[in-house]
Amino acid sequence: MGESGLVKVVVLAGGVGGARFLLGVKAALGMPAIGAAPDDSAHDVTALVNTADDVWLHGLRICPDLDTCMYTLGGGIDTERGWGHANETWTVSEELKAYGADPTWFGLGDKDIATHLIRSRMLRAGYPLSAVTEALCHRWQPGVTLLPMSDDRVETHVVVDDPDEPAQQKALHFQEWWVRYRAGLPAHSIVPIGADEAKPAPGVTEALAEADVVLIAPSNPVVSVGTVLAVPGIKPALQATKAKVVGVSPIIGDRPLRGMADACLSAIGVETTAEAVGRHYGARKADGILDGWLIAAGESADVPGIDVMDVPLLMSDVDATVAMVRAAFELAGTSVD
Ligand code: FO1
Repeated sequence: MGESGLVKVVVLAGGVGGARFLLGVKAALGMPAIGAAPDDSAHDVTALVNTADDVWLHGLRICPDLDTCMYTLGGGIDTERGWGHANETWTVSEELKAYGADPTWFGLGDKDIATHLIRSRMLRAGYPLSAVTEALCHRWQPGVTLLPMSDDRVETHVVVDDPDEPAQQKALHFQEWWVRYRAGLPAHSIVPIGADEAKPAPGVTEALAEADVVLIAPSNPVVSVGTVLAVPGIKPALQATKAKVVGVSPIIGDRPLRGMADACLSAIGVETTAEAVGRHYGARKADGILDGWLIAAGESADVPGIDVMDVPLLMSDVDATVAMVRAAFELAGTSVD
């Protein structure tokens, strides 16, 4: 607990699941789920967001997980899709298609393009991604500090059998594998290109050191949480923090809640179960990252060295997510008045 009862919460998050979880974290702390936290807010939330989904397309830098968190927490997300703007139009995309401008498989909405134009212009002017994100958040007021995991380029590539030359293997950018092929091409390996040379973005390791509690959102353990942990310096900071680290399983039963986490887990030889993912993250006292692990109500998981609690995990609405977050705080021994 910080001075004057301030609770500093740090959340490792990816895209859609991470953003929905952050709505519940804010509400559990008495903040409005959407929009800016009140100035006198007693608590403080920092999200360390995956940037390995990011991609250059049509000359624009697109940061899906940062944008999904920013739009969701700022009230602009299309809740049906879970990404991009609400009330979106697709005129530019249709014109690009008319020119036969590849790729045509990635949906770029007209309003969303404004975000990418500003980001691309600032990046080309030399601003780091963290400064770009801060600038974009002035408009959206997500009510949390959104930090990219790194200002350096890290891109997840997926090695598959070449759909055109099955005898060959080829590396696809994550977005092509995920969006064009719906993760339907078995992944031989999933590689966060550039991770080894990347540094944590400014404020990332400091936030972990100052945290009262750290939460691992129910995001994809491989291409969202795994990539954040792949940035040198972040896992050691997680292991060193005084805060308890509690993760939330992205799997209910033996099915991932969203996305195609099972396609990613099988690529790294991890079973699609809460127990297997908990063991994959590992206990902090045994070179892993977790002190606590929330699994779905009624399930059990034998994860040595980690306190396991089962609670309802479906983020069907903000109240359901608030209950999950409260359980995570309880598991972390953090009292939030
Ligand atoms: N996901 C899709 O399944 N299809 C799309 O056409 C698509 C476009 C898109 C545009 C901007 C953006 O920020 C996200 C977008 N996503 C799309 C989601 C994106 O693939 C995310 O990386 C994944 O949902 C995983 O987080």
